[in-house]
Amino acid sequence: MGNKASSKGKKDPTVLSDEDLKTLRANTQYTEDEIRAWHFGFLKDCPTGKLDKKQFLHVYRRFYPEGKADKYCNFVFKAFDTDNNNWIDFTEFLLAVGVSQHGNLEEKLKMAFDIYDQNKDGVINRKDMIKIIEAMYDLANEEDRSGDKSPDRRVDLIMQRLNKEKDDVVIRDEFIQGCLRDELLRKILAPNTAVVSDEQETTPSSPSPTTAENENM
Ligand SMILES: [Ca+2]
Ligand SMILES: [Ca+2]
Repeated sequence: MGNKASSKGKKDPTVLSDEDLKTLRANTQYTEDEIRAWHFGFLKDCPTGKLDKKQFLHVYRRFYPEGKADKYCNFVFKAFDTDNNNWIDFTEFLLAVGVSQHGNLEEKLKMAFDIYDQNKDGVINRKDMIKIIEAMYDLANEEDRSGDKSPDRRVDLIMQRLNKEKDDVVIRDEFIQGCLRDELLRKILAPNTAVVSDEQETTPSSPSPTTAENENM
């Protein structure tokens, strides 16, 4: 209906402001033309400029037709929605896509941490980890969750390798440093970073259809 869309101070989510452009130019590797092209595409999919959870899930499912993406998608959605207003605006969207496309390992691990840290207090605990591991199992269609593969045992292993037997709380830096130095941790905690490192080009490992897909934002 004839909504007058100019509530003062609130920015119109369909508009790419100079400030947005500046933020995106500074924090991604995209050129201005590329940003405008992404913006055009974003508005095509989300004419209101607001990507909500339902649409996000819809998009996400396309990447994981086999697995149950819902839970994991919820986690990713929250990580993208940095201002916590329950929708993803274009800037939030492209910053996250930029990290998936061009980010270095550390940046990707930062994003992985944000996915774990759902309440955004800079800390993840056992419960957070168990939830995400279950969601990742769903995503990968992993049926076997017994023995060493049980989420609980996985978290034991993670905590052990992060040297966190005493307290069960992991802060961002511990997470990132731990994953940087420990490939197994990285594989468990941030599987989408596992194939990224350039050094691996020298060892043509057997092509793995599951890990090769690091398109998952
Ligand atoms: Ca938001
Ligand atoms: Ca937290």
